[in-house]
Amino acid sequence: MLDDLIQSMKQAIQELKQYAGKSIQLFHHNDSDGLSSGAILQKAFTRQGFAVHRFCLEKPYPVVLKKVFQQEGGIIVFADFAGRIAPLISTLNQGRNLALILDHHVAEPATDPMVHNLDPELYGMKGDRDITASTTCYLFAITLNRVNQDMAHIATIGAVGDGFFVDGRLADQNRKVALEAVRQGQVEIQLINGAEQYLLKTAKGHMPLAEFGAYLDTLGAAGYYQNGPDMGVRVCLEGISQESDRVLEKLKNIQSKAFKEEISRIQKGALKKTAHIQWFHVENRLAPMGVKMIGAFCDTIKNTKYIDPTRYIAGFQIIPNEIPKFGPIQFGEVKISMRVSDYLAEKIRTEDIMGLDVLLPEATGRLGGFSDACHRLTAATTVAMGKEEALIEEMEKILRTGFKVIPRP
Ligand SMILES: [Mn+2]
Repeated sequence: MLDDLIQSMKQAIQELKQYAGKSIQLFHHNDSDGLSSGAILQKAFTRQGFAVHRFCLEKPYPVVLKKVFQQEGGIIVFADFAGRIAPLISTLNQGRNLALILDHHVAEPATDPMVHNLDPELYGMKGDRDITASTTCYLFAITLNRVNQDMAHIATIGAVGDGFFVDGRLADQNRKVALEAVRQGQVEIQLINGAEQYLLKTAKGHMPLAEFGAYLDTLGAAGYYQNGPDMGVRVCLEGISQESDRVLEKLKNIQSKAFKEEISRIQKGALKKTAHIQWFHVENRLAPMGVKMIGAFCDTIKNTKYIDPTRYIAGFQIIPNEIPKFGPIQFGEVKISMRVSDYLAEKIRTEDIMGLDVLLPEATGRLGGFSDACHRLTAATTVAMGKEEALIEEMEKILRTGFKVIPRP
């Protein structure tokens, strides 16, 4: 449990301190949990005397990992992803670098002793309820040096941002870190209708952390290719500024304009329909926003009159051949995001139809694509460009065997 995790963190820290290099490459996710994780680790490692090179990824794409692990003697840290692909990272690393994984998603143990998978899921903890990446990074940071306790409120941002509430409040380690932030006078908890509201105390008054989380999510996702993640990390460490407010406004405008244009395309017949699926392709029209936007757009339309509530929704977006600050990288891939209407969501919950967590990864696997985060009601994978129709057809094949015909609502 927690003690074992802390023990493993101590072991990893000891190796880190003895390692020859004093330069760290830090890779972190671009949502509020990932940005707050990146902020905590950047400050903790810098305080410890390391030079930190921080990169924000929308996903730990294998093609990116292959490039990262061409080096030798490096210190490579992953936050808020990679827990599940520790075996792949081990294979790529072959003992040549020291790698630390600070994630909270479903995890697999590493097979290379130089890869430390410090994902709480491997220690009997619930990474989808009790502990976020931000809290995992916070635990690591205070194990590294008690001085990092002053970042409890940053960990709380990620905890609230990921939305893990049990009976209206954060649970277990996430709540413990929130209470630590309260003790330090950084956060206040208010009870509203039996639910805990977590408020950050700022120079301009109290700000709900849920709002702070949404702020970071927009910077990281809509602003992904425009230094939004850097701004997000800075906002975590230094607070919101007039400049960050300005950037946020600009990004919101870019997003709403792009979404309006896509809706009007759909109204004009851009939606293609097969037996059980309706799908569309935004190509690179959501640029310069990140590829998380295709999922956000599907969320925006999933219960509107523009779509058919009885068919699965699928949207494709081209993945740009670039990782900010990391350089050009040849993906040649598209991302597919899938969602369902509330009507179909109920059918999935009652197991009348197949959940996206089965349907999409199965079809993606058959086409040699990459599956990462797939849940029952939301899912996303990537496939080679040009395989879009084949992927839809593959899903139809899967559905033909196990799909019940649903009457219209
Ligand atoms: Mn997370």
